[in-house]
Amino acid sequence: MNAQDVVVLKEQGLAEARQAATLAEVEAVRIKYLGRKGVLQEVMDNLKAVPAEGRRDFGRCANELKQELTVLLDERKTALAAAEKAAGQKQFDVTMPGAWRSLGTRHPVTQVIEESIRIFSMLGFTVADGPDIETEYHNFDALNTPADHPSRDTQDTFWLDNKTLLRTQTSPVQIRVMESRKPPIRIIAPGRCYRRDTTDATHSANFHQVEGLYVDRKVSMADLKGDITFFAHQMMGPNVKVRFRPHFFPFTEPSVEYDFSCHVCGGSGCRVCKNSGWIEISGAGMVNPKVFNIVGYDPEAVTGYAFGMGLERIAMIKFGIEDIRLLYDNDVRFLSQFS
Ligand code: 2U9
Repeated sequence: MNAQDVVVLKEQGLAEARQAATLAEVEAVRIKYLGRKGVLQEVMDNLKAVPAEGRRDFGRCANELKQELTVLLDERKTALAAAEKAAGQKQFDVTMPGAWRSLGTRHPVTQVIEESIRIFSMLGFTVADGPDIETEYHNFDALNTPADHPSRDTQDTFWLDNKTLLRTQTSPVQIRVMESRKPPIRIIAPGRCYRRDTTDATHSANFHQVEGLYVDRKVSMADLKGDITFFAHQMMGPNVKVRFRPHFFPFTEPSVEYDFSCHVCGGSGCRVCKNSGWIEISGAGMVNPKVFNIVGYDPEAVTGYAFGMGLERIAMIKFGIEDIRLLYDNDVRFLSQFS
């Protein structure tokens, strides 16, 4: 065996290492060439028999065989290990159910607000907004609420100081709109209201209203009745009937309360309407001329109607919710039912 033979063995080994297609084959090449009884060992055993003048060359070639083959085998091992790992990761079960991301749902009160905005916008109303923290003037005085009216009492109103309070209704929004704009006015004011109510199944200290105001020449009670009836049909269904009963509010004259026929039994009487066939919804009326005088409108030139409704109440009726507190517990098991 001479140096040339060793170079041939090295090239053979490198070729086999390049062809090794699995980690096991790489290992087999390593054992064959670099193992204890391998080719390299055989070469070294031959060293003594090599003539002295060729021994240096022979040793160098043997060393190159070891070095180059070791480096190549290491490279192959690393590359094959990475490839086998990547292949393993791609093996997935295509029959597994996908990971669905669950969608949230809109809060029932939000749904009723959005539905109310949709319905009244068909009648030409736009949305008006105002502060939750109000002045006594905008919340009570300008609405013709007498100075000794019980609703001003600390038992009914959250007072912040002598002159400011948390609004008890959204009516001050309409006062502010009339202060800043001339008629005609056609707005709805949805928003939060606050009253010192003790919480129970039908009362919450924090609730929502939509109020509406329509001011123009010759707005009449017939407009009010027609528009409320349109709202009832859109919100509760086309077969719902509406009835108006005389009532009193300081800010409207004349005033009414209105009821919808029970959407559950259709008016024949059931548990939901307590056998009356009717469900009390809210109040409304023709804007009191005194309110027009306060904001500087001429009550001889314009008339207007106004209405107010509690949105939790409408949501409870529409969705059959029996306790108002469910609307504020933020329990997803409850809220996800109204998608
Ligand atoms: C202006 C003039 C008049 C708003 C009105 C009602 C009747 C009414 C209640 C419904 C249930 C309050 O949430 S509730 O407790 N509201 O019955 N609201 S008329 O009248 C106005 C508003 C603004 C300038």
